[in-house]
Amino acid sequence: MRIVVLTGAGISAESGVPTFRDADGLWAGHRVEDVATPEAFEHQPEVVQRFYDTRRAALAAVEPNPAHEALARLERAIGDDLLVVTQNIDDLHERAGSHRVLHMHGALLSALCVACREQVPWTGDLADQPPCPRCGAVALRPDVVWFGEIPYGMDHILEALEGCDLFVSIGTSGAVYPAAGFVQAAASYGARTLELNLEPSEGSVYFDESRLGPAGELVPAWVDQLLGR
Ligand code: BJW
Repeated sequence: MRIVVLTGAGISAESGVPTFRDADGLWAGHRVEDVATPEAFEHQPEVVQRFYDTRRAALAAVEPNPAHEALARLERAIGDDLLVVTQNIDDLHERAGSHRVLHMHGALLSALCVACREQVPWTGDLADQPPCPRCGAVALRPDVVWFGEIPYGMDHILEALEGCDLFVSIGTSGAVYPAAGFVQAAASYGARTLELNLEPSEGSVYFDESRLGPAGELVPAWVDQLLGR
């Protein structure tokens, strides 16, 4: 059985990473809509760089939770038949042991040079304007996908949705496209669809089944069920 799992901020919530749209989901005092746009970066580059520098530094203090670990366990069991498409820019799936992870909204631990387009592994700050290690230009930005930009890996994702038997959405509000439309795409190709979320998402009605609760409980239970344990 080929499975595509879409994850969002809710899967990392129990690791202590704030979500975007929950009541306490303000990131360092910012609404994501105010800092996650090319226009915000153009007009207030220091504010945007500091927003991402703060989140990058915070990664060191968090750990994967049982939901990330369960998806890594599922990958060990079914290998290439699982693709995790994450909207998250943290590295908690990888740290839990997942390898088949596509970061459609980019990654905190990468910087993008807007001069030479090089993607550079990055762990430090960007607000202090370091030069690009490849071309030397002072033109590094967070390697993330802002509103109005095209998410990474769309061809690969659409191909996986077309070929999957089961689509599972975990911890995402369904407020942001194109990810919010994946459930309908997968269903249109004949996949069964399952939502695991704390509360019904905006697209909840499109799923064949919704299970409500914390990802740290629902995901391990679903993986156990799938693997017959
Ligand atoms: C738990 C839990 C627990 C909590 N357990 N669950 C009108 C219609 C359609 C589209 C558009 C439109 N107007 C504009 C658009 C396009 C736009 C868009 O969608 N806008 C909306 C506001 C309407 N989209 C874009 O611009 C995208 N690009 C695009 O469309 O390009 C065109 C194109 C596409 C495809 C092919 C070719 C061309 C780009 C979107 C980029 C989004 N970027 C961000 C920032 C990334 C960097 C960063 O992290 O800072 O991505 S915004 C932010 O939202 C971030 C997230 O990945 C994304 C989704 O958030 P997520 O993960 O769902 O988090 P929350 O907080 O919203 O929800 C958490 C959920 O977890 C909740 O449901 C909780 O209940 C739950 N939860 N605790 C289980 N313990």
